[in-house]
Amino acid sequence: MASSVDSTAEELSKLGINGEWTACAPPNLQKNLQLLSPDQVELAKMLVDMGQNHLFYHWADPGVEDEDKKAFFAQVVKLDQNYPGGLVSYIRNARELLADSKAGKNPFDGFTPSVPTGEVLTHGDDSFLNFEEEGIKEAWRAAFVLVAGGLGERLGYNGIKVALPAETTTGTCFLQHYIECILALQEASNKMAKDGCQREIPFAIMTSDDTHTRTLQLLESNNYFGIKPSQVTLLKQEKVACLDDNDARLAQDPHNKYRIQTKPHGHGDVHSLLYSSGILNVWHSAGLKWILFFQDTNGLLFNAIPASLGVSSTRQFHVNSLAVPRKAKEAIGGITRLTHADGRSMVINVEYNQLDPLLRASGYPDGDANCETGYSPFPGNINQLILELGPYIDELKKTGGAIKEFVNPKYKDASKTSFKSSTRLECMMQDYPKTLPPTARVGFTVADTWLAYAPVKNNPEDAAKVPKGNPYHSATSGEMAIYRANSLILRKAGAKIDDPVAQVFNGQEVEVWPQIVWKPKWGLTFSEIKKKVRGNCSISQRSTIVINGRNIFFEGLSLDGALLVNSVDEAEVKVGGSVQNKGWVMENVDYKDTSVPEEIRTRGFRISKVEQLERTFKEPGKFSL
Ligand code: UGB
Repeated sequence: MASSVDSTAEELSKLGINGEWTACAPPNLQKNLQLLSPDQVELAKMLVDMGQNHLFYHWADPGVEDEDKKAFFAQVVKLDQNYPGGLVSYIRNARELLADSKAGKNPFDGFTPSVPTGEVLTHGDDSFLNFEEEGIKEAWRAAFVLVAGGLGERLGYNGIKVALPAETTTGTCFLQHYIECILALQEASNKMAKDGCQREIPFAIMTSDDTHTRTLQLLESNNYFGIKPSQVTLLKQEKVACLDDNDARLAQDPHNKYRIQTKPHGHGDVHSLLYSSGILNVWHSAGLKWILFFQDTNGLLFNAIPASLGVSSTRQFHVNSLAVPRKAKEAIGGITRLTHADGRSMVINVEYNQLDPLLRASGYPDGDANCETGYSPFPGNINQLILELGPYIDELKKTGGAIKEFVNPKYKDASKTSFKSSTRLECMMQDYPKTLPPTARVGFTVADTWLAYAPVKNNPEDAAKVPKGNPYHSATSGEMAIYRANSLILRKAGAKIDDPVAQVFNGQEVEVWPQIVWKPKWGLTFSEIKKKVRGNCSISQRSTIVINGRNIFFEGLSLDGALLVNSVDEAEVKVGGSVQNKGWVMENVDYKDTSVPEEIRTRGFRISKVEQLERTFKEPGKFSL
């Protein structure tokens, strides 16, 4: 019987791997070749060819740590399979990008910036209402994609970000809020469809090893927050190999020499994952036309979704980036048209630190400056994209979903020869238009910041250091923004809402408006909300109101305290008269006080439910309160 050494030698020669190659391999790898399967030998050869000998220097003799060696190759297989073109492409791309970075090459060299065309929305005007109506009409043809693979290191929260309460009046977490918005859109859109079909809006969530299990658990332990499990698809992104130097030598895990260190590749992975999963074709065959991408912690986003989808549909945008007015030099990317001398042109997010030098180099001596509106003419990217599905699939067929990457090494010194810590290639979801032809219809929709954008990204300590006037983007400001938006919307609908008071929580001064919260099915669009607020309604600043039902109408309500109304969908409830009680009170909490749950202490206040009026209508029928 042939020994395993003989058979490996045979297999090696079948693979065309000869003594010449093995002679170049590091001695510790040579000693272990007999342990490897032909596929593993192939991978080892690839690593050696790609200058990765160092990965084998410490390998023990055969018989020692053999399981670790197997695990090493299992990881290499995964890294190879999860990158378009495999590890060879990854290492080649990395070398190129690292060389560009060392040379200080500007990725926008040769491009001239100009302001692209888009739609600027004014909440509540006729055009806004028309866009909203069009958006609702189109919503049944949409799929939603949430990118939720990020751990949120800046936020410093121990759980997954989508599990955080968007506001603590009801404790509704971001994921629940998003799902309820999608379901409300689904229902409103089905109602408008003439054929009477009840269609379901698909919802995909990109997770990562850091978030996958906990996202699934959150869904399962909450009955998927009311959406059918069959509507939800979880796609897990994988990490990519870290790089130790400008030659793109793969970094070893500091805790295990048989592992390659890995880090997240960025939210740009969503495109290749959607493509490789085959789900896009399923959606296309089901007649869907739109795909809406969004991020994990923006509690205001859905206030702008119906109108923005209406803009995509009316203006036939292949790509529609949602944006907010941007002050010059604000730390938020600007949506920009870039035109190259060679004729190339694209509409793309240019990060704020790149926009100013680019403008200065292109005949704008003041660089990133405000125009006569008091804002930068380049709208601020909030990274919520609406893509038309057909052209998106056509593009991905060409690219496989690969997105132009970048690298951001932290160099030890000006020689740029070594890094402070390992780096990796990254890609961003919003860079998708970079490969599109100039004929692609790429535009933007600007909504007011108060209406559409209040992400939760920063921990209390960092938020407190944000210079006055700049957004905190903390759990505190994210929650306050929800109350403010709802108050302003009700004001526009005709209610008298008292002005806010300033209060400081966790070192952040914020405006505290009445705590007004409603379920998405109560008020998904402004026209719907206007129908539900009638007569002279007034709400004092210290009030709380929770609207938990579809057909709840306010007629001449005067509220000074806390009011909670719950009703089944078939009940129609009129709420009027005067309600006064001690209400709910916000009490300061210090973020360092670990006796308080993390979700609460990170926002710097806790709601003390002193007194409220709560009414629940469980039966169909007409009622008054
Ligand atoms: N995410 C993933 O799903 N996978 C990853 O590997 C990484 C992230 P951050 P950041 O809102 O104003 C984005 O960390 O750095 C998810 C835009 O790039 O919050 O603040 C993650 O779970 C920037 O242009 O992103 O930057 C989260 O849902 C700007 O628009 C999302 O990706 C900025 O957001 C964003 O992750 C913004």
